[in-house]
Amino acid sequence: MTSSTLPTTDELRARARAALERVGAGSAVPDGARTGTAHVLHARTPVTGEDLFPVPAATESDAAEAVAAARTAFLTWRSTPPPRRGELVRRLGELLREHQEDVADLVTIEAGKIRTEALGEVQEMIDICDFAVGLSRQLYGRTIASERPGHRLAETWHPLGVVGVVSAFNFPVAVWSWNTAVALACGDTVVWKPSELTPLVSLACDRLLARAAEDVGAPRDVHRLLLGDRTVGAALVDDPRVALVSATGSTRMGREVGQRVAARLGRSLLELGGNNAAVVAPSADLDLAVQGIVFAAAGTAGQRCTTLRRLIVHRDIAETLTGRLTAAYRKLPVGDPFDAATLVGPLISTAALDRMRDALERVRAEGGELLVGGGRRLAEAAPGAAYVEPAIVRVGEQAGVVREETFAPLLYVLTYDSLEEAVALHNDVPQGLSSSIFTRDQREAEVFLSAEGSDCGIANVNIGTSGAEIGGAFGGEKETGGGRESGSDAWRAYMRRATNTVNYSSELSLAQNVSFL
Ligand code: UN1
Repeated sequence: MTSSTLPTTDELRARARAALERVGAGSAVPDGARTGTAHVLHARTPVTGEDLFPVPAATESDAAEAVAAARTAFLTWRSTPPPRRGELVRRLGELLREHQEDVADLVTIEAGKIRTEALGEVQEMIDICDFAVGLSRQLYGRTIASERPGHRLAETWHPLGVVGVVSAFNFPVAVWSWNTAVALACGDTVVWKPSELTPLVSLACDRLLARAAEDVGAPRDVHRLLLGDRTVGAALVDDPRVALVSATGSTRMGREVGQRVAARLGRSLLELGGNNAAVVAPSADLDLAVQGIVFAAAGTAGQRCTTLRRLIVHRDIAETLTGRLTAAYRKLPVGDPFDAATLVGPLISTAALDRMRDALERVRAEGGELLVGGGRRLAEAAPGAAYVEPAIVRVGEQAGVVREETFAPLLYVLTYDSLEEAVALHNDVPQGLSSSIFTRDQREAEVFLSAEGSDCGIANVNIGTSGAEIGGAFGGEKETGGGRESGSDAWRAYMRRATNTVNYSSELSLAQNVSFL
């Protein structure tokens, strides 16, 4: 199925402008084309594959200036009581509630997400704001039993400094909000380098945060936005005044960022690619598994870092399950993400489509069998856009392209005979973000969650790999980078820990019974 019509670029431009105006960022895209500025980004929409507006872009010296301003703001912000810092985040959450539709419009226009997922992305932002407001009263340190009489041993958590946030197109604003809401509550200030592909929604969020800062009397420079290309990102990453670089994106990008930050002994928090798998055991509830798999593999047009890319199915149910999945795939409505009936919107670019086609070609050359999908849709209506049918490919072994993350709706199916074999296949890829098992056998589920089970940062039972709640820590192992963002105690990465020993006796006693003098 395909929705045969798409909105026009003019309609999308008007809708983007209206949303920007409602959030108070209308001046970012004045009427009439802006020319003559050397540094511009071209905001574009994957819905039609065409340009929307030129947007002024930052230079390397703008990056240095933004970091300096954020550093100055930090000197005030770090001493602001944490619950007062929480008021800024609460206000941001209120504004996001008020403008949920506007921000979601921009997410759909720039990232191509279907309506319910775009609204869900903004919901995730609202949720993390609520979380961070609570956190602002819970930045707990431990008191530790001292080995010495008359001594108190404790740890205190202090703000870290300027946090550089580098985010990707696919969650253009939720990932920013996980980092920013938590960092602000922790007393840090933020400089944000979003994806070049999503400048408008970034401008909208920067404006909402600026409004929140005005409303609660926080320094304006607690947050600075840097729209720009890789050189601007590199300037941020290399700046020694940036205490933590939190980067989300490809493993290639993360490897570079991690090494550059390590070279200056800075801290980095990396959330990189996944090659997420689900094991489907013979006892699985197949109705539930089919729903979970289709959402995880084809939802967001396969462009989540948590997207399901490998299915490891028990041989006895492989035929039945793939039959049901291919039937479900044939009915997936692909098309206009604003159409309420659509489930699969566009890929971000025709380059992403080329990469999917290339992966399909490679996997077929490696012996894979295409079961469904892979065809391009709406090419005549929108030659610059990239609508594609989600695809399923049966593969004999986990080699070559199956071990790579292709950021598209491409699901590989492998079969297994024993759970041990399934777990071994599951873990035998370089990435380690998200994983799941569909089973009604508790023993199998527990083995999968145990130390000898899934090696990922996220391991689920009877639910797909994507769509995590913000309350948990989010991130993964191996080439996924090891960082944890969002909930649980991920906040600790955004603070520095001081261990305090206080002697309230009148004796000096040395640890480890050392005597001196
Ligand atoms: C990402 O794709 O970078 O768990 C983040 C999920 C979402 C976040 C994905 N909550 O799928």
